[in-house]
Amino acid sequence: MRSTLFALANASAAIASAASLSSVCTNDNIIAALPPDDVYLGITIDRTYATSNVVTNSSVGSNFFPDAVIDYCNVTVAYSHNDRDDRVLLQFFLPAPSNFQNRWLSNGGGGLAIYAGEQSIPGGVIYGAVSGATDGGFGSFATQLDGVLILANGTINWESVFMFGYQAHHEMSTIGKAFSRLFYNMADSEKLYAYYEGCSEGGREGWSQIQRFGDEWDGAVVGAPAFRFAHQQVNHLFAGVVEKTLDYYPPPCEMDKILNLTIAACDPLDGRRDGVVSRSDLCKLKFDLKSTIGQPYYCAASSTTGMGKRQAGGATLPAQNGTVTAQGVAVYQAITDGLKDSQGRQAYLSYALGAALDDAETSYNSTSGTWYAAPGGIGGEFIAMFLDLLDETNIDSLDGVTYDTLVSWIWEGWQMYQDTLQTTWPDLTPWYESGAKIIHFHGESDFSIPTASSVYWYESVRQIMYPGLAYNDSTEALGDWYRLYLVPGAGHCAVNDLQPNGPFPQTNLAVMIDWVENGVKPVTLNATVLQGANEGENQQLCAWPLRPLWSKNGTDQTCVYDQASIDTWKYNFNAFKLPVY
Ligand SMILES: *[C@@H]1O[C@H](CO)[C@@H](O)[C@H](O)[C@H]1NC(C)=O
Ligand SMILES: *[C@@H]1O[C@H](CO)[C@@H](O)[C@H](O)[C@H]1NC(C)=O
Ligand SMILES: *[C@@H]1O[C@H](CO)[C@@H](O)[C@H](O)[C@H]1NC(C)=O
Ligand SMILES: *[C@@H]1O[C@H](CO)[C@@H](O)[C@H](O)[C@H]1NC(C)=O
Ligand SMILES: *[C@@H]1O[C@H](CO)[C@@H](O)[C@H](O)[C@H]1NC(C)=O
Ligand SMILES: *[C@@H]1O[C@H](CO)[C@@H](O)[C@H](O)[C@H]1NC(C)=O
Ligand SMILES: *[C@@H]1O[C@H](CO)[C@@H](O)[C@H](O)[C@H]1NC(C)=O
Ligand SMILES: *[C@@H]1O[C@H](CO)[C@@H](O)[C@H](O)[C@H]1NC(C)=O
Ligand SMILES: *[C@@H]1O[C@H](CO)[C@@H](O)[C@H](O)[C@H]1NC(C)=O
Ligand SMILES: [Ca+2]
Repeated sequence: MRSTLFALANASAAIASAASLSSVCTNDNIIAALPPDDVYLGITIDRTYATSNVVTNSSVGSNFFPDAVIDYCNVTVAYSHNDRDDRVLLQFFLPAPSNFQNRWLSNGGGGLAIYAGEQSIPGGVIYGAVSGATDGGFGSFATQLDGVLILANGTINWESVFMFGYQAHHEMSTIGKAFSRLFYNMADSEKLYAYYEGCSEGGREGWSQIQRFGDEWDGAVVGAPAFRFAHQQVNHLFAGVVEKTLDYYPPPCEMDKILNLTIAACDPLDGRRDGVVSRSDLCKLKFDLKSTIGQPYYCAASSTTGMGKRQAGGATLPAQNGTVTAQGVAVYQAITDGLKDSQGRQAYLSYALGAALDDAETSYNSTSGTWYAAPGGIGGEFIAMFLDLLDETNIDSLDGVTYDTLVSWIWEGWQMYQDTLQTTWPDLTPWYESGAKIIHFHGESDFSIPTASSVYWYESVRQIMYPGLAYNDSTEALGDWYRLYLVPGAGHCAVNDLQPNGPFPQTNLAVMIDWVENGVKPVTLNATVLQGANEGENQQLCAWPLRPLWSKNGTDQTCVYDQASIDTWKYNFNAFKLPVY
């Protein structure tokens, strides 16, 4: 137990651990608990700046933590890098002294944002952690990397790339952990447990620290990471180039129909008819996309809401009434087979069967009454801004863009951001030696970051860390500290309305705390069905390379070893001479 009375270092005020949140949540107390500047070489902490306000009875809940009502002190502090005219803001949510459980949690961002908003941070408070996020020094929590990346055409702001890439998180964890010890007056002998949680770009940010700083956290929960950054971003343009190359622009309704038929056909292959494709690998082995040819589809005319990747907000789409074509299936097949260069050499992997193909969504030209492929989203932005260094968020068109162009863009981005954004350093020795743990999860129907991207990475780490061991021995050794779980039916860092009965691992942080602090290894990962007919049902997710299989008509799940299925996730990226991790 902590002592009931403690004094803040360098502060005259002394607060009891039974002290109310409102009595400790003051700017003076915050500033008094800021660590000395030498906590991190090269920074100066602003000792005149703090904001703080008490938040009570706040109802929170998300895919990443169960519903709860929490109280916390909402804090921002600031620091700068010496002789650089900048300011970095950190946000901390502080639990009441009586609820603090000697824990720190770093939170990651999403998309091109390093700050994912307050919906991610409350999770730490539930578990008695000081929960932190950074603005990366981009000027405000609302400013994303692309708001500061290009100073002028041709002039890149490398500092922002390094901050986003990995530096900001390392600084925040270091400052935040020291602050937490001082604010709650922990004794030197007491252990502060440090954790991370993030998905998508937040998953990449988590890996950026795991790969570099073995002692930063005791456990990291990383979902669907946007690592292998150049491959990942360029891949968003692949579907459009398939459509151009095959000269067929499927109406969105046709692709949706192929998807729906795929889900319906592959749902029962996992042994449970629940609308969830838990085994996209069996789908790949057993389902013939061509069987959908000739099936009728119909979608009523609609006004898009701007949700689609390429539709301008407010555009009106015509009714789409037809039958699935051989050309539509060829486009679908080529997209899911993954990018190959003009010589047929594999350059990247793709979405699993059962995942929506958002990248393939065509735009409608109401003048000509035809569908076409336009660049857009983070893929177009990556080329225009990150490669061409233009103060632009998209390229003009896909004219002249071939599979080989995409491969060359990957190569260029990979080399340019190798040491910042690519985030694929597979030697995790310092992390392993520190005893820290990793829970890595990925929706099996992710439509934004291919599920196979995480499997490929896990296999890279396995081979680099355990080169001398046989497959089973190496997965067993790796599984003592790094475990990967695919989430049946889940989309991108979220539940999936097209497969609503799928589970989601909402309690990852609790599971990680149990692993780190109590030694309870998550043989399977705790998950809950969060919507649909089976809402509330508990499911246990299998750890890769084991795969789920239901028996007795979907009442019993086992985790099976299935070599043919494992092999469907393997790729040899022979379009590149360098190894891809
Ligand atoms: C918070 O909720 C509790 C229980 O409903 C209530 O007693 C308390 O007054 C509320 N506090 C505030 C500040 O609203
Ligand atoms: C937390 O503090 C920041 C900075 O003052 C403020 O913008 C934000 O609205 C606050 N959030 C809550 C929930 O009070
Ligand atoms: C930056 O380059 C783009 C694309 O070439 C051009 O349209 C834009 O005018 C340029 N901006 C400036 C300020 O020169
Ligand atoms: C696909 O299924 C969803 C429901 O899961 C439905 O809303 C949608 O209309 C279907 N699309 C087509 C083209 O049939
Ligand atoms: C779709 O087209 C078919 C064949 O032309 C027609 O029979 C059917 O009524 C159409 N459906 C709708 C909803 O318009
Ligand atoms: C739409 O079609 C018209 C007529 O064919 C053409 O002039 C125009 O360029 C097209 N617009 C786009 C964005 O492709
Ligand atoms: C690996 O382990 C699985 C059971 O988990 C077993 O079925 C398989 O035969 C083993 N492979 C080898 C090469 O020992
Ligand atoms: C596992 O999930 C269930 C809900 O499905 C929840 O009640 C339970 O507390 C979770 N276990 C852990 C260790 O978080
Ligand atoms: C299997 O389960 C489904 C859904 O619960 C049910 O409709 C069906 O009758 C069951 N079949 C058998 C053979 O028990
Ligand atoms: Ca199923």
